[in-house]
Amino acid sequence: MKTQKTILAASLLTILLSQGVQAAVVDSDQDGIPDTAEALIQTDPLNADTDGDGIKDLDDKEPTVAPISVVTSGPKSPIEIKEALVEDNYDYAAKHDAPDHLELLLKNSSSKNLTDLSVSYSITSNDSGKHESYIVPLKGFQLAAGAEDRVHLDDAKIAGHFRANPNSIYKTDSSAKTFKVIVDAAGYQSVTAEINKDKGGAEQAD
Ligand SMILES: [Ca+2]
Ligand SMILES: [Ca+2]
Ligand SMILES: [Ca+2]
Repeated sequence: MKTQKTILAASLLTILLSQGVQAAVVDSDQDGIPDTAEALIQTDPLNADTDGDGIKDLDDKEPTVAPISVVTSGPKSPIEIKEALVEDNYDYAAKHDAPDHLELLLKNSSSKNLTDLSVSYSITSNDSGKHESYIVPLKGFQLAAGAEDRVHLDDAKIAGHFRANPNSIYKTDSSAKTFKVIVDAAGYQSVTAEINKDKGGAEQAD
């Protein structure tokens, strides 16, 4: 009887260990960093290049700090940032509050459709000074001539929504923060906005 119990315990241990080992080596985005470790170093487990600077997380000395800059040459951008939110978001389609995320309402005042767009943004903690910055090309997004449209940086997989790092200080640090946002259309000067977020964690929808 004692032998049977011992065998059973040994089998159970083997199963648990094998599951544990498997869990430890899951690397969803195949950037060489296991999902569990990505959470610890505050990178995105579903994005091999979290900050969008072209250097994979494993090789990136600062995987959440991309070099972002404001373009000051060329013609003035036809884009206007009509609204920039990092909290108190609202889902107009579903008619209820949405989890906190960076959301921009953009207007294209030109007579041509704009497609080659990108959003760069930085997040700075007002308490610790901790800083992150990201470059997000708006692949597949078109801002039609004369139109207004919303861009969301969150995890939703629908039109107008783009990936944001779920392990960012935006989500993990409850200090007040300053967001600087740069919207670029190829060939034009940047347009920028600055947003302050009150102290408190990133809220889920009510
Ligand atoms: Ca990974
Ligand atoms: Ca990653
Ligand atoms: Ca990178």
